[in-house]
This record gives sequence, C-alpha cells and structure tokens, in this order.
Amino acid sequence: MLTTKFGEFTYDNPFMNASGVHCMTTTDLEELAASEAGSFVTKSATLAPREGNPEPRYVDLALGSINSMGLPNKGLDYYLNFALEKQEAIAPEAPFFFSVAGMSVEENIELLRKIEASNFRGITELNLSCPNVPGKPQVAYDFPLTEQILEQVFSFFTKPLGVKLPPYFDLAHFDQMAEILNKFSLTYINSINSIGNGLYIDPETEAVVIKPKEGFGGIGGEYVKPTALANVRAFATRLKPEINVIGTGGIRSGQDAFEHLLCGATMLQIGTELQKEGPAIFARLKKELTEIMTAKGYTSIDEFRGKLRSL
Ligand code: RRO
Repeated sequence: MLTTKFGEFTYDNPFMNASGVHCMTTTDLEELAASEAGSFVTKSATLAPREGNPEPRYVDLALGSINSMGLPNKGLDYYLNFALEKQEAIAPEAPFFFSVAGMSVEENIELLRKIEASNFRGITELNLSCPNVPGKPQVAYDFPLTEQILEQVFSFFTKPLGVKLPPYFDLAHFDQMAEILNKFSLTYINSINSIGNGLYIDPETEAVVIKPKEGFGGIGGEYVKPTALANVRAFATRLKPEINVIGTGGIRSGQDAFEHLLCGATMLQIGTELQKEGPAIFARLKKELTEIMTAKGYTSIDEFRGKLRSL
C-alpha cells in the first residue's frame, strides 16, 4: 500500500530520517536499517571529522526544535566504509542515501569525487543548506554559486544525486531556483532544511537556550510545516518530472505525511519528531498514513500524490 517508486528505485514505504537525526554513528544507522523506515540517510559528512559547536546545541521545544550543531560528523571515510560494507545486505533496488556537506566549493567537489571513485551504489545528497557554521552563509541562498557548483559537479559525477535545499519565502526565488535546478540531471531535491537562524528565549531565565551563535539556530518541527509544504508544492510544480521531491519539515503524524504527499513529495523525512520519539516513530507513521488512505479509499500513494486541489 505504501510502496514508493523513487527514480529507478522502489522502497517499501516513503519514510526515512532527516539527515542529522539518529545517523551520526554506525549504531544509529544500524538502528534505522532495522526499523520500519523505508530508507535512511547518513549525517552530512565533511572530509575530516568535526566536533561541531559547543553544547547545548540542540533543544526540543513544545512546537519543534532549535539546533546549531555546527556539522559534527565522523568524516567521509567513516560513513563511506559503513556504506560499502552494508550496501550488499540491502536490496539493490532500495539503496540508502549518503549526505555530504563541504565547507567550500573545493571540498564539495572532493567529497563527490571520492564517492564517484568508490563502489558506493546508493544515492548521494549534497547538502547546500547548512545554516549553522559561523561565517559560512548557506550556499543555496546564493543562486549563481549554486549553479556554478552544480555545473562543476555534473561535469564528473555520474551516480544518482540530490540536493538538500533551505526554505525559500518568495515566489520569485522558487522560480529562479527551479530554473537553475532544471538545467541538471538531478535525481531529486529535498525541501526543506531547518528554517535558519531563529531565536528561542526562555522567559524564566531571560536567556537563549543554545550556546552557539548567541542562541541563533535552525528551527524544525511543527513550526515549519506550512513553510515545508509550500516549498514542496512550489518545487513539485516547477521542476521537470524526472526530478523527485523529498518532503521534509514538520511531519509528526500520518496526516502531516499525507499533506506532504498531496503537495507532490515522493519520499518523506522525519527530523525533530524522530529525535523526540526514536525509530519506533516509523511504525506509527506507517499505520497512521495507511489508516487515512484506507478511510479515503486510496490503495496506493500514486493515486493522490501531487493532486492538491486549488480553489
Ligand atoms: O549540523 C548542523 O548544524 C546542521 C546541518 Br549540517 C544542517 O544541514 N541543518 C541543520 O539544521 N543543522
């Protein structure tokens, strides 16, 4: 009932983690592989391991989360070794996702060259939207730079590739970014990363709640669902049909998942709510989405995907 075709691949269901949540270590990744998730993605990797920003750097909030992790990760080789070791055990028609996030254009190219040269047979996600490295603006808010990076990448990279995008807030920006993305053989785009540089205040202590960047951090969870739905819808209606859309942002229930699918998403990623509930969330989401579809008389996701009605 929840079977999902994504590019040339087929997954048991559309649910997976959002990169950054429950995917830092091989133990985390093994737990996702053993869960009811349809697939999973690794923490965005840099060439060298990084400690990330000082703690506290992630806080759960009543309506979501705020984070300024600062790209802590164990380095490309750690995740690539895991991927090469484990990919055989996973059906070739349902490979997992590998996220990379270089701190410069040159680092992004080097990361992707290493993946290209390896035996990795999965899907690669280039994160162009990390909001939390002090002094490094998000690449995907710089349109000419984004185009330049993609031109370089597609001059040598031949494996399935997607990009993780930040939220956009203006129809002109959706138009401009979609025009750039449509020039390339992308397998997918993933919308959205956290809404960058929000500020949460604890009124009791009169203080911010995370230590890095004077408390500024990426916002996720319930706060961001309308922005995420808008970005999924905007790109699903502007991108060429070969480019799939992964919907990420504010999915806590089967209803939220259903709405992302109506907007045109193909796979669905869970960040904040996975952090709060752990991998058992995937069984719950599958059950809730199945119940909604059954109540509406749908027997497959394809019957309603992208079919959001206008007034
Ligand atoms: O590690 C982080 O601070 C982080 C990253 Br790379 C990202 O892409 N999105 C986010 O909310 N945090």
